[in-house]
Amino acid sequence: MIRALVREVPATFADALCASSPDVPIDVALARAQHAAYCDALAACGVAIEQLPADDSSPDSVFVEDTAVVVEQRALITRPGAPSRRGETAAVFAALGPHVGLVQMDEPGTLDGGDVMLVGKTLYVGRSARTNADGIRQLAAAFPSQRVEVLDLPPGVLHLKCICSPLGGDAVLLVEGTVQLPHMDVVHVTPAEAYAANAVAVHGHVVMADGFPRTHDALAARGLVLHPVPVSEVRKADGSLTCQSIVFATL
Ligand code: CIR
Repeated sequence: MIRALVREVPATFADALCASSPDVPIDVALARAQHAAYCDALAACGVAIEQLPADDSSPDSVFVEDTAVVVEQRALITRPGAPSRRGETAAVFAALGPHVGLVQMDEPGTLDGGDVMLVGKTLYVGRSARTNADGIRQLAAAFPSQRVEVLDLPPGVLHLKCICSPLGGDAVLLVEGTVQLPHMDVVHVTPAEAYAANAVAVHGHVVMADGFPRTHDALAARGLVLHPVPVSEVRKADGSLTCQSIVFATL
């Protein structure tokens, strides 16, 4: 069974971290409606949803992806790079415990799950402002049967998965002119649609941001079933699609 752990949008979401303040502030009610649409789209992909209650003390807590990396039957509970986000992990630890074995990251390591992309037996990890060398070392130690490949991110990119995301098998979405992913089946995303390079793919279905026609058509041409959803409010907080869930398989 494929499961997705998600978390409700907190009342404090308008205070979420962002590289530059949005022109129009976050509308929390709209963010909640969009998050519900996102969860409905995941459910339409055949995913079983488990929703954690909101944590108003952590404005970024809807972005659960950053708090854990799950590979097969093991989860690494991260130490997020932003100090304000470290309180988010306790509830995720408790929620994943019944499903997978848990490994907890220690200081001085930091790592955000948004910097980790699993393709086949390789964990690609972005060295970023959020993910440091000790975090990468602890990632490799937690998953000894995976190959770990470190990628340097272009300037200004928050997380690796802002520029690429897995589509299943060896296929990936990738913004042209960013990082090199040799030997992969790359679906190129034009820089004008860079935001669309982050999508959640599950068994031939893809939950993607609406409003990106070239990327939509490139994915549709592959026979993928697309679920475009509105994401204006999470985008104001530098979030996108994968960051709103932890998708993992259970036996
Ligand atoms: C942050 O800056 O941490 C949040 N406002 C956005 C996190 C997005 N996470 C992700 O893409 N994995």
